[in-house]
Amino acid sequence: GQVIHLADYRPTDFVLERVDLTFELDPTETKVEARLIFHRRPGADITAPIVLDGDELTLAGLLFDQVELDPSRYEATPESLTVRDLPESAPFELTITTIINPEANTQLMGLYRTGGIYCTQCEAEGFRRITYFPDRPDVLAPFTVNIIADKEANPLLLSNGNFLGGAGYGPGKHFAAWFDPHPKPSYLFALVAGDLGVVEDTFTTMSGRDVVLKIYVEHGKEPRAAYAMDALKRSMAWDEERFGREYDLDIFMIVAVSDFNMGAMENKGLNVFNDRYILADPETATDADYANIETVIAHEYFHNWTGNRITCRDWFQLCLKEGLTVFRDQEFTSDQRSRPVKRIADVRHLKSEQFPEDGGPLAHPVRPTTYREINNFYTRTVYEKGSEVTRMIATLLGRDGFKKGMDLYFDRHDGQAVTIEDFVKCFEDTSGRDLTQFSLWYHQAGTPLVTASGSYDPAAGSFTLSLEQMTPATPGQSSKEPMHIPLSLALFGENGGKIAPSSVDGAEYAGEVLHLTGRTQTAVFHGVGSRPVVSINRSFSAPINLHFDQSPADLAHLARHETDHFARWQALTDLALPNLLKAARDAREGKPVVCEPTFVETLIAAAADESLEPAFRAQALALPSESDIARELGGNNDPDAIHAGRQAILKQIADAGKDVFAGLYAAMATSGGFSPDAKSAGLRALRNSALTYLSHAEQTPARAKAAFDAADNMTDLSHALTILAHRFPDSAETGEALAAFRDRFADNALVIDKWFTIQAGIPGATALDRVRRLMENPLFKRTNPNRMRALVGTFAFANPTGFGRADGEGYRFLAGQILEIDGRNPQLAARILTSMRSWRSLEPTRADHARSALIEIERAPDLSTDVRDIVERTLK
Ligand code: BAL
Ligand code: ZN
Repeated sequence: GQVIHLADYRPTDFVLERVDLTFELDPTETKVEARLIFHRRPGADITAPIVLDGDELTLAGLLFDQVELDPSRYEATPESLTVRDLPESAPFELTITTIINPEANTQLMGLYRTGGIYCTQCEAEGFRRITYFPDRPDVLAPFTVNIIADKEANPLLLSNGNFLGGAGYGPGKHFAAWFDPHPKPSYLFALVAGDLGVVEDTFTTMSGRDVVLKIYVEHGKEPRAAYAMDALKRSMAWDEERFGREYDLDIFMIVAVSDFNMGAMENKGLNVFNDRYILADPETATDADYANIETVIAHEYFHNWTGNRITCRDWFQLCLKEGLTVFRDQEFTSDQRSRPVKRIADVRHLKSEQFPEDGGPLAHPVRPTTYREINNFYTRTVYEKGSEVTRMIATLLGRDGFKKGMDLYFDRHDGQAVTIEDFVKCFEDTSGRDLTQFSLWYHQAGTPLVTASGSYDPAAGSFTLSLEQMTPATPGQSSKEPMHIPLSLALFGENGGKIAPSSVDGAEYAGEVLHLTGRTQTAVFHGVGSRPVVSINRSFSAPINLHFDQSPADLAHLARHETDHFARWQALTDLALPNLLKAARDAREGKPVVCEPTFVETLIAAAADESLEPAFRAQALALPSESDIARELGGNNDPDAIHAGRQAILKQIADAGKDVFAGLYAAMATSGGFSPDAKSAGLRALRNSALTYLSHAEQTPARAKAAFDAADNMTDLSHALTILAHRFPDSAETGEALAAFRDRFADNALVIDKWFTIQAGIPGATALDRVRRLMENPLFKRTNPNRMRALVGTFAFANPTGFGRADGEGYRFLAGQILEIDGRNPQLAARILTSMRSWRSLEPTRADHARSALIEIERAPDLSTDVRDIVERTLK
């Protein structure tokens, strides 16, 4: 594939007025007839032909205004259909027939088969695998869809919009017709046909319209869709309350499928979901699964306005819908659950997934300017950093200011395909603030580093804060401009109370937000009566790295007194990190690992503090991960030393806090029946972290095995199994528990994914042999993306010592897997390959092995564009 540039954007020469599709479904020979009505755009070149996109298509028929077109007027290849000599301004109709093979479609893009049903995935460029079409997001039209299929095998015939009607259609067949009145781009098209069970409900919108809600799942799994339905209704109500957004069709449908490349897809009125984000019950789903279902349901639903009603002009604008919609789903969860705990979880995720992307060879701006394969830009940067940028706009403008800008955005751009500039302009117009410098967040890749230092002048009663910002070079961007960084900031006195300065010089400081705009900046806070302890970047107001040398005593002070609980967690993490970094260095040199006492005492005090919510305490106890430590170390990393150092620290905390952990383990038991609500989940989370530490203190599998045997829900069961497998892999207890788990859940693929995930994460050099053996297990299915992600994905992304074993076998194994997967499903292969993004920060021997494995991939014949793009950028 060639490189696509944002600068080359221009509108199409032809306007699409209407789309009328007829599908005659057949597993291997589906006939698609597309009737497309176009007219030439006023002002466009009157000699221009129309060029439609295709991908692996064969043209089986072409009519122009209902008459067969002379072959001299068109040219068809698998990738395009070009038609010449078209009317100057009058509308004309092309009727295009293609024959496609859903059964052979292993890429899971376009129309394919999964679990005996027909289903589609069109974002970003899958529609062109169905028919020739102007397959780009700025071509919007109303769609009519007629589906004809065998009636017995496919009682359900679904597409976007409202149901028009259906009837018998010859012997053994029937048809259904759907009309979507809202003009939409092709990437939002969906079709599902087959035989599925359904859960049904209704929602009455704010203007009093009744909407039918249906969630389709495999027969027999209906009870496991109840939580998803509940989450959907809460999402619909929340979008009305918080953003004034009402649903706009008579029916909203979700279909759960088992073979799916993404998490889910927001097709208009007919979402298609990876079944792991629908199906849940206490026996089979963890609290994390419930939380993920709630998030993904909300996310896809919220796309109805941010993505569907207002869509992207081109794929460079992907963050316009994704960053904004992630922000919206994060806000939903914050309102439904605990705001600080949600913020902690999101920042952890951002730092462990997006920061390495932003600091490595795959770094790119939130709004990129070039791409070779758009599938590779569904990244943590576009999604999660995109959300952070939206959140900063909300921080800059305040809750009401942000709401005004969003209202204008919905008002001004409804029905359009727009750009990031259009979005930002709405906030400039409503607030009067110039967001030019702020917009660099969309255009400059890399995580800014802010260095801070403070000094207190008791005589003057003033506190001086010096700030400096630097954004590292990233691929294609060697020098960076200073950004507009909103830093939520507060000063705390010795008694723990907040100090409100009488005035501030040198920086805008309003509503506790300090605006850092210069490369260097000095802010002076006046009227500060005693030495303050400063809290910077509270709530993680900006996605930056902060270097601020605070003493353990000051951090402990913040951990106790900050009113922002995210900042308390940050202070605890800042106390932990130097210990973990030093432990990794000491372990590497064979020195004893010793923890600094203030850290251990503060952490245990937080764990025992009953004024703090249990979910917060569990987050505090979950130390930075091995990959977090590797990122902070920066380079020349030895995964074994990082692992050993971290384990030693855990042991010291466990020994020091044994009584506290035993007390928590006893006290946090939930009583009565299982409830997936956030409060009960918090109790389970804290109890399970206590169990983790107790197992470190006791150094035997006994307690975890007892917990495994006693568990009455999947959260406790899988946590106990993880402790057994990761800490005591060779024990009899672990062998027994793994076998019991497999036998109990052998017929539930989503639960067996947990069994694969837990085992793929077992640290140490033997992990690879275990993963190889598991791939031969009859419960493993190579063609299913969830299975592949659970086993190979977990091994590569989340097992630094196993994947990064010193002889390089882990990297070579991955290379082989990538090539094998690429032949079938390039999107999945490319995604799993991004696990190599931090290879340059390994110590030299491992880095050499990693490079060789990447070169092996690069040299393979017939690489997909997806994998070629990732491997070449990773090696550059
Ligand atoms: N649009 C792809 C799936 C999602 O982000 O919702
Ligand atoms: Zn999305």
